[in-house]
Amino acid sequence: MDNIRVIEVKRSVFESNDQDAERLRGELKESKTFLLNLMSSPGSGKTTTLTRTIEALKDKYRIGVMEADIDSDVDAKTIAATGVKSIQLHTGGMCHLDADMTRQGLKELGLEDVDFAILENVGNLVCPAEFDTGSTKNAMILSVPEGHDKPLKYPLMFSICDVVLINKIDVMPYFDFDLEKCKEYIHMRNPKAKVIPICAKTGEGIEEWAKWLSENIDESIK
Ligand SMILES: Nc1nc2c(ncn2[C@@H]2O[C@H](COP(=O)(O)OP(=O)(O)OP(=O)(O)O)[C@@H](O)[C@H]2O)c(=O)[nH]1
Ligand SMILES: [Mg+2]
Repeated sequence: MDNIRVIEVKRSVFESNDQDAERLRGELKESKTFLLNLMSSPGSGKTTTLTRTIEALKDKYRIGVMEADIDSDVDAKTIAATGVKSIQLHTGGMCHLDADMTRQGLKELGLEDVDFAILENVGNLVCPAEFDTGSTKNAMILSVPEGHDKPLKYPLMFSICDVVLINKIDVMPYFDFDLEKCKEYIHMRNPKAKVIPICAKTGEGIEEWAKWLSENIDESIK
């Protein structure tokens, strides 16, 4: 598949990203589009999880995916193979997207054609947490090999996410990963965060994640 659109998104001209993000949330509400901002470290399983998520929900919603990276279009190609609309955003070397960069991507996706838009943010546990993209909900993935202490080291990321997916639970026997400790640390940062253990490789836990998404999408686009 060689027909992936690559959009070079430019840094916001707005002085206040927070205000612009609120504006974008209003625009999304108006067009009845739910935007999920999915964040994580590089390689924790965002694209694999999205492939499973799309399989579970593509008959229910019109899905569009924005893959943000510094370079390449490999993730957008992987997502396009699932049959949903997929575009690649290049950030010009930046390690996050702001609200206006997200808006530029959504324009290419076509808000009127999408009920459920997904932004796979740049792999990084620091910068993306500092910039509100205007998303309806934020989710992050922490994978087992990264260790259960990450909520202690990257507090902001865990504090802004509505859901934390704990991925790669199939490799738990090989790592000293304490799931209960991890949940405790996440809830220290964010008592309201929903924690869902998953294995994107086998599909375990995806049903619960898809259920949470459906409930939240239906609530926001009704
Ligand atoms: N064992 C195991 N491997 C997984 C699982 N989920 C993803 N992987 C593997 O982890 C690697 C990275 O997965 P990706 O889905 O590309 O991760 P990503 O977060 O999208 O990576 P970037 O976009 O580069 O930040 C791949 O080799 C996947 O096959 C899982 O549940 N278990
Ligand atoms: Mg990816």
